[in-house]
Amino acid sequence: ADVLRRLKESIQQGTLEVWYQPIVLLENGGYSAAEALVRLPDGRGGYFSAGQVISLAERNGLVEELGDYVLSRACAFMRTQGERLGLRRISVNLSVQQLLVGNSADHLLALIEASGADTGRITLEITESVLIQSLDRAAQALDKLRQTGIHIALDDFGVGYSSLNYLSNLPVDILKIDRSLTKQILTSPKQYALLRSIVEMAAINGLMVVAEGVETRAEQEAIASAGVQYIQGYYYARPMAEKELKQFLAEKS
Ligand code: G
Ligand code: G
Ligand code: MN
Ligand code: NA
Repeated sequence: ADVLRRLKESIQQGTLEVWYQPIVLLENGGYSAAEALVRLPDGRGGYFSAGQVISLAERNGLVEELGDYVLSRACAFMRTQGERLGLRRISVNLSVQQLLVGNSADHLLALIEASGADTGRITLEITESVLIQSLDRAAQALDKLRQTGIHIALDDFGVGYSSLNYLSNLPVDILKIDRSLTKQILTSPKQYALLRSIVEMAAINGLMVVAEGVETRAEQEAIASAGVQYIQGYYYARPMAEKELKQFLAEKS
């Protein structure tokens, strides 16, 4: 109850934070994008886990409010500072409900437009479960969003339902390899081969690939040798507050 009260208050008061984790383009080592991640202050100098906050919001009908907040913040950041700092795109997570409500695409596009950000600089991350549950409805909204230049990323890829076969029909632009697969490629030849196959199928279908959860140089090298183009992970950078991100990107460029 306490966390829920804090969440509601922080949305109303604008104190809910949005942090960013840089994403590296291996080809030139540049920080071309960043993923927005919500951070709810716990009032004692720390933060509640984002996973906990999201599931709480989902159980209490706050997902759309929370999602709108994060998207608006991230777009405003992109417009006012991200572009100048060399970010090509900002990536924002969408909950299932945000995509499956009526008029979801129009609603999201209106928010982005109100922020003044260019749709060509936004990536929206969805999970596979959305597509599995209701591909038709999701696809309608996703097509509309993609027509404006927004990129759609399939988050947590490589676990669960993933089938390489259906990649050709999906309304997405980017695959984000889940950390649980990244973790195994150094020790499991089978998982490394799976990653290679994903990269190959992605290339055939014109999709970009981002590997998440890269923490060591050895993992970074294996990921690169598998042909993955983008990396997101502690090896390069952790999620950080706006102010820190500005400093981080200014130092790197
Ligand atoms: O750092 P991390 O602990 O931020 O995130 C935990 C989980 O919460 C991840 O699965 C991430 O996708 C999710 N998450 C973080 N921020 C958001 C958000 O703004 N919206 C949604 N829907 N999920 C988020
Ligand atoms: O589910 P999604 O992929 O949206 O969320 C990304 C989650 O992964 C966030 O909680 C983020 O903080 C976390 N994360 C990002 N990079 C790393 C990493 O290198 N190691 C670990 N353990 N977590 C990471
Ligand atoms: Mn994500
Ligand atoms: Na993931």
